[in-house]
Amino acid sequence: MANVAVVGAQWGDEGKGKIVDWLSNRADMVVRFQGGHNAGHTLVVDGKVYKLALLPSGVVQGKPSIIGNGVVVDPWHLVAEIEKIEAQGVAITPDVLTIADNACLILPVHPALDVAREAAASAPGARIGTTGRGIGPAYEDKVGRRAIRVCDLADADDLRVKIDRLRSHHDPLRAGLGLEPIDPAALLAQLLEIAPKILPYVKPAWKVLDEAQKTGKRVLFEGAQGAFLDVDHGTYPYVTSSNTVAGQAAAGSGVGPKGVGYILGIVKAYTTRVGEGPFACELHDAVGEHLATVGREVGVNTGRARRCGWFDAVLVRQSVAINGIDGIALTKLDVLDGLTTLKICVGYRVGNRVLDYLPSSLKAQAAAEPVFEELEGWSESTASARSFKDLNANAIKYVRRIEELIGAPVALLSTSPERDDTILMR
Ligand code: 2SA
Ligand code: MG
Repeated sequence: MANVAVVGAQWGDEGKGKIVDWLSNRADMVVRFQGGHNAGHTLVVDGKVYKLALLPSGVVQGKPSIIGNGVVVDPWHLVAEIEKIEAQGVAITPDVLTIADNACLILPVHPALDVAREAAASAPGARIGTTGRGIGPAYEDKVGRRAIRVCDLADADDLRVKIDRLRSHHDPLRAGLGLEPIDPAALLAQLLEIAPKILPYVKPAWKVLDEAQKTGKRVLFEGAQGAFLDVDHGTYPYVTSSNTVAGQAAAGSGVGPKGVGYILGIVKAYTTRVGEGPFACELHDAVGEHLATVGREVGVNTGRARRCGWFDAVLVRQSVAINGIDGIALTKLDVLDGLTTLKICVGYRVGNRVLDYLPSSLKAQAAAEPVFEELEGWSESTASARSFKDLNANAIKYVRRIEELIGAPVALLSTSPERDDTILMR
């Protein structure tokens, strides 16, 4: 195996954590390249459950892991997460974890703004349904060139100047939302207090990666969220504020595009999404209920219920194209066990046209009616199958039809949350 990037091919929560964990066994280094602690990756190792939000999944196995420059880092959350995982018996030393010195910080002002805006969004369609972690406002400050970065934690004078710059932007916004102005002395004190807990991990991450590439190390790039939450390619504005597609693995960690390697899309055998926004295949019936309950479709960190629906092949085919997916890992097939009939969306009816792609306009996305193809379900259990031929004929047909429709092969099939219940297809 050369390098591999793992990306969510739908709206996130495809089961990336487990696949990343499975692959990190075979990798020498694991890198996060976008998002922040809005991610929620669950790893089950020997029956023990680890819930990560910001730390790369490699840390659980003691693999060198990098929080790349494309990530927005909440240092207080990070320290708490390190302490939580260490309490489960995993050591997270500076030999294991590197934090990119040029990553931008999430400050307390960011979740405050995120939550206040969502609460104030009263116009129809104005609420995004964010995780409330401050992700959007932190990326706004990054692109606005006023963010405080990880490297700034080492310099109190620099911090003072940057906090002042932040105040001139944030205080008017805060006033508009009924929030008190920033207290610069308190913010500085908070940053100086957390700095010594972060700085030991801080390095030029691109250099660590460059060295790894030159010495033939195998690098695993761990994506968060999914392609249709991408700020460019997703269901804008109901998206997260980072690029979630595979191209970001390069820019968000500091390797060239050729360094990314094989691109593995993680695809759930049905569709879910959290938060607001268009979702053509959403179900509000007993089948939707089945998917939510059997699939335990609740957010790892925020505990939010996920919306559920049929598999959308139009969406995933588009995802294969915009990510450059070489193969997919199909997850949670067993959740479909016991359903008599299965549906797959193969087109969108918008007005009197049938489209084979997701249109960009929100209006068209909201108007899109799914065109379904029906397949026979199965009553047998596919849970914990350890080889493809253990699956029943209808389950095999379902998997093969998905491959045909999306134009990419199933490389891995995951049949339970356990690491060992993963079938390597080719
Ligand atoms: P944000 O907070 O600005 O990134 O929210 C913007 C949109 O992105 C969606 N989003 C997610 N959707 C699913 N899973 C996410 N991560 C966690 C998980 C969430 C959790 O993997 O379980 O614990 O609930 C995630 N992160 C962001 C969000 O719903 C908005 O639609
Ligand atoms: Mg998740």
